[in-house]
Amino acid sequence: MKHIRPNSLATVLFLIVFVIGGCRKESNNPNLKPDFKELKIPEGFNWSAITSYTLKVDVFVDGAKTDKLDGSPLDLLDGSGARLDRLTVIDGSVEFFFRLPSGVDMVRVYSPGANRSYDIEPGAAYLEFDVSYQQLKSFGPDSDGDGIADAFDDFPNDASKAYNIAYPAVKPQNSIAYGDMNHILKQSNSLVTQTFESGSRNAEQALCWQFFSTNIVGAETISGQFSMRTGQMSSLSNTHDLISPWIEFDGSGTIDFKHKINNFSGSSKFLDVKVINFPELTETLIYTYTYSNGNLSQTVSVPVTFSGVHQIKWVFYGSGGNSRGFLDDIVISGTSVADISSNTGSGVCSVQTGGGGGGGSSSNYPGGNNYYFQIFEDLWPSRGDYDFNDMVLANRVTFNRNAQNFVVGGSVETKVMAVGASIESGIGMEFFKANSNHTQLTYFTNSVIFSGNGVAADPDVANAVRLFDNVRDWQSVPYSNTGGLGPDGAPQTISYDFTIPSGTLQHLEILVYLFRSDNPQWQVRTFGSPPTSHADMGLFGTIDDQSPLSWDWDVNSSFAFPRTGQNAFYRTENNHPWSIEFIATEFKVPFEKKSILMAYPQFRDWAESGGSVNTGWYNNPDNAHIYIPNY
Ligand SMILES: [Ca+2]
Ligand SMILES: [Ca+2]
Ligand SMILES: [Ca+2]
Repeated sequence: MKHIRPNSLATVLFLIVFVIGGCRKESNNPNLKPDFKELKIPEGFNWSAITSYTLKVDVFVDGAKTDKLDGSPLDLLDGSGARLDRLTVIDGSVEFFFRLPSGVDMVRVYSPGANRSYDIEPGAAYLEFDVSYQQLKSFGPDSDGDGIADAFDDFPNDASKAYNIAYPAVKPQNSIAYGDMNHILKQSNSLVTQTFESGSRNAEQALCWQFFSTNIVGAETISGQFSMRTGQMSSLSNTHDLISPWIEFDGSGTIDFKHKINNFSGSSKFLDVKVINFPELTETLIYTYTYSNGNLSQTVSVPVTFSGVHQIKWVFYGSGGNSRGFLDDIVISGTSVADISSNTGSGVCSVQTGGGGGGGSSSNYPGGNNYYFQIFEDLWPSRGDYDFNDMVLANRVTFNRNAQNFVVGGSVETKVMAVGASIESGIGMEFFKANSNHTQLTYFTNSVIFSGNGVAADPDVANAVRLFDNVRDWQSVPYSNTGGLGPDGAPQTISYDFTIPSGTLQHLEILVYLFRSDNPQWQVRTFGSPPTSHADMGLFGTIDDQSPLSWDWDVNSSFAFPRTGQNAFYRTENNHPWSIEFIATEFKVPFEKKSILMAYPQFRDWAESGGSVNTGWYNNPDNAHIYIPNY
């Protein structure tokens, strides 16, 4: 905070003249009550505290672009492990669009198929995702035949859906914080695979696999170009071992592998597979095989009946002769929790801090589960009191993609946090098709189907839904939660489902509108949002509004988004808004008639900087000016 110190009479006199003169241009004088109407807003500011990003990812193997991950997903995760998006790799690429609140300085691109991830800054536009070697053979069964293996399919028995994504992203129950820069992430349904196709024991040791009298060879292989091969199994006391990284199991799935001996010589040859327990390091036998033939490959699938952190150990041994054991195509239903950074070089790694039966918690990601907030002033086209509590909505969108990355449906959950309004209003949401970086939105054929208790398609706006026509009628207690205008009440939630015909859009944008219950054509939206086709265009440009006066709603017509400056609707001549948006875990509502400038002291500099400073203003209220409801 900056201070002006009146250290001379001249300064004091100046201040008095300054105040009496009514000149409120000085923006840094804390003695003056901040007035929203005086805010100086840069022309291009869109009043969003949410930052949009795009990230193109190409999949590489050993420096060359590859389609090896095609048909499997890539995840984009935030610092808490929450999934920002999941897209099928098609022709070796994916292109993410994502939005983040303030304070996220790292995102993670994760391939559950390769069990590999990269951490990058959100502003990076491009990533070469190198899976390092051809470790992927098969992703396992695809029960619904949609092209996405069950292991990665959030709807393994529904071919019309593949993935489930939340906006804002939902923090998983068990997540590894960014402090563990091990590039392997805890994730349900993940697999630990080993095909030895790196051809390099050193490379696999670097990934926490341990080799004892075993190596990787390119001769007599079981599959692919390389398999693991033991030394000669000629002494019962000299075993030949492979030990997996530490893996967390959830009691389901299988441990799959193939094994053989190249010839049968000497008197006896055996393979034992054991589970090493953590932290006791005791061993439990889960599979054993007595060889009687040479060069006959065995395909094994051992059910996982245990949970927690374990290593899997393959032990070959025998008596006499020169037989060698071979192992290949290992697929384990579990998640590596080996701490690669602790690797001694021989493949001995410790268990991740925070891993091990329950996972770690995110310590450096802001907040837990976020909502997309919209806060409204409802007196449009007149300026209001800027307490932004006339309607406070906390939204979460969950949407489903199909295997080709098209959005096919989902649900929206809207929590009405506060209603500090005497005007009775309803809420609608309009759906748009967006281009890949959401800089252009397009009207499309009225085809979205909405369902939910009490909700209905807006009869006057294509691809739009009305949640309720009058919030007061919808509320079971007419709560305000603003310290005025009625009692407090626990915020009620309304939700609905939507279905979008497959192939319509890969990028969805939903824009909210507030409408007057007694005149649904009288609508208010977040800064810049264009009018719906049902809006009363005669209201634009009246009183304090300085919006454009016309608009084109034709199917297939597109418009630049977000809209700013002269092109923005729902703006005053000073580029001031009637509604703004941000992502936060919670929002403490400004006291009735108390300007948001008082309730959130960082807001003013955020707004006047065009959103470049105080980007987390909504997390820093002045508790003297926010209302804590009693519910
Ligand atoms: Ca599938
Ligand atoms: Ca599916
Ligand atoms: Ca107000």
